[in-house]
Amino acid sequence: MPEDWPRCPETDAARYRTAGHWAGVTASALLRDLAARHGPRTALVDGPRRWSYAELDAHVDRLRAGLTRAGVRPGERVVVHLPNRAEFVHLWFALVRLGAVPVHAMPAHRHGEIRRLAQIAGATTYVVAERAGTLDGSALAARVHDALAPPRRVILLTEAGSGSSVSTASPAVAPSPVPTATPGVVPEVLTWSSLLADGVTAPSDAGGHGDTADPGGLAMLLLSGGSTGAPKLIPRTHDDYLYAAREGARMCELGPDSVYLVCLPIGFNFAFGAPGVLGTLLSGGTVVVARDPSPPTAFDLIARERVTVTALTPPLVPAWVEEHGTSAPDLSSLRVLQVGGARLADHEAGRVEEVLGVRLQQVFGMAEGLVNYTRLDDPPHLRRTTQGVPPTAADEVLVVDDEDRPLPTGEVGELLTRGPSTPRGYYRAAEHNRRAFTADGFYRSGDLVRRLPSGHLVVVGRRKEQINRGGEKIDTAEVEELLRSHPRVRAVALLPVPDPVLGERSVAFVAGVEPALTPREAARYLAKCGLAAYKAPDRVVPVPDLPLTPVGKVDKAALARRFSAEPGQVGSG
Ligand code: J2J
Repeated sequence: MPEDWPRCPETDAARYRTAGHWAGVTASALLRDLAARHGPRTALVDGPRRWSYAELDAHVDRLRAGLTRAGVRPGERVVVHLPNRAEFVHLWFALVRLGAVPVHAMPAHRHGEIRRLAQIAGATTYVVAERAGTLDGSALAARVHDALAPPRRVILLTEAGSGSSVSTASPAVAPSPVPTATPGVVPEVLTWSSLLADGVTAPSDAGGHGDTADPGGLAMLLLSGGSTGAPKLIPRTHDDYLYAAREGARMCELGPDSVYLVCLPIGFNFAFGAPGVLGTLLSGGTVVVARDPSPPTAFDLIARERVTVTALTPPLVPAWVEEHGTSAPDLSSLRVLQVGGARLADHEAGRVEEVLGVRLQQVFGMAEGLVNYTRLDDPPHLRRTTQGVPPTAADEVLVVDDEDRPLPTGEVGELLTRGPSTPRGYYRAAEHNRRAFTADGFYRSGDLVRRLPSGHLVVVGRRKEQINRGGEKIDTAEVEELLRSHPRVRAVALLPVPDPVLGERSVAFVAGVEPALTPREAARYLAKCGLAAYKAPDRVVPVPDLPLTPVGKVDKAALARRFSAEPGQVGSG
C-alpha cells in the first residue's frame, strides 16, 4: 500500500537531527516535560479559567482517558472545529497524547469544507462547539456526519465547557434532513462533559502512546490555502512542527515571562505555531485566549493579563489603530505585534510602531511549513517594508524563474522552499505532489517574492489561483465550480481586485441567463452549498461571455485589465 504522505529522505532527516532542528520528542512528551519544569506557572487563561502547567498536563490526561473510553484509537483522524476556547488546547494535546491526529478546521468553515476535510483525512470523529457565534454545531454535525469514516463520532462542546456538570444526555443529532446525508446513518454523539466524567481511568493509562510515538510520525493535518482543485491537507510531524514553533519563539524572543494573546482563530497555523500557542508554551510563557479579535476585547485582555505579544492579520491593524485613538487603552505591557497572513501595506506598518508604540514583527508564513519573520532588532526600514527572513539556514529558499532557474538577488520570482519545517508532499495527494514539489523536494509556494541583499524577502504577488482576502485564502476554482452549478450561470471567473482595507477583494465575472445573478444571491447560494461566508464574491459583474486565451482557457488577465480600466462602470455590488 502506498504511504499516505512522503517522508523526508533519510539524508536530510539525519542532517536536521544532528543540527538539533528535529529534537526527537512528541508534543505529548514535551507537555509532560513542561509540566515538570514549570509546574505551578500559568500556562493557559480563558476568561476567569486558568490552568497551570501541571494542571494543563493533568487535564490533558483526563481528556485523553475520556477519548480512549469513547473509542478513539491511535492513528484516527479527528476534525477539530472549535472556536477560540481553552478546550482547543486541551483537545489538541489530548488527541496527540492518545496518538490520534487533529485536523484543524477554521471557525468560518461550514458543511462544504468540513465534509471535504473529513473525507480527505478519512476522519472518524468531528468535534464542534454546540454554539459559537452564528454556528449551530448540532445542525452542522447532522450535515457532515455521513462524510465521516465509521464509527462516525460527533463530540459536542457545550458552552459550559470543561469540568462542568452539563447533562451527559446526548443532544439529538437526528439523521440529517439535508440531501447530502445518507438516511439512517446515525452518528454516535458524545458531549465534552461526558468525556471528562470518569477521571483518568482508561484502558491504556499506563505509559501513553503519544509520549513514545515516533516524533517523525504524523502529528496533525492542516488545510492548505494554496492549492487549486480538491483541498489539500498538509501532514505535519512532531519534529517539524515543534521545530517551527521553537524557531518562531526564538525570532519573537519569547521566554517564561511572555504572555501571548490568541486573537486570530486558534487553529490557524500563525496563531497555533508561529510561535503562537505552542511556541509560548515551550518557552514556559502564558497563553491567553481571546474569544474574538475585536480591539475592545483584545485591549481589555492586554491590560488585565499584561499581554506581551500577539498576532494579527493586516485588516485588523487599522481597527486597532483607530480604537487606540478613541479609547486610550493601557498597552504598556505589549512589546511585540506580529502581523502576517497577507501583505501589510508599508504605510500601515509605520503606523503600528508610531501609534501603538510596540515593535512590529512582520510574519510571512505558510501552513506548508516555512515561516519568515523580521527580527525584532532589524532596522526600521526592514521591519516596515519586508516580510522577514527564514529562521535558520536549514530553511532553504530559492527565488526562481518560470523554468525553476535561480534568479539573481533583487529579481522577482517564485519562492521555492525546503527545510526542517516543510513536508515533502501533501497527504494522500501523490499526483498533485509531482506538480506542487520539485523533484528534489522543494515546495512551490506560488508566491512571487524579491530577496534583498540582506536576505529579507518582500512579497510582491503570487502566481497561484488564489485570492488572499486580508489573510483569508480563497481557492478560486472551488468557488467557480460551485457558482457554475447555479441554474442561471453558464460560465464564471473569480478574480482578486485591490482593496484598501483587505488588500484584495473578490470579483466574480458571470456569463449566464437573465436576470443576472446578484452578489446577495451568489452569497446565499454558496452558503447553501456549505461554503464559508468569506468566500462569497464581494462583487458580481455580469458579462456576455468570458474572454478566452488562444488555448481556450479563461483569460483572467484580460478581465483584470477590463476591470481596472473601468471598475465603477461594470457590474453591481
Ligand atoms: C504576504 N503574503 C503572505 C505576508 C502569508 C504565519 C503567518 C501566516 C501564515 C499563513 C502562516 C504573508 N505577506 N506577510 O501559516 O505560520 C500568504 C502567502 C502564503 C500564504 C499561506 C504562519 N503571510 N501570506 O497565512 O497557509 O501567499 O498561512 O503562501 O494560511 O499566505 O497561507 P496560510
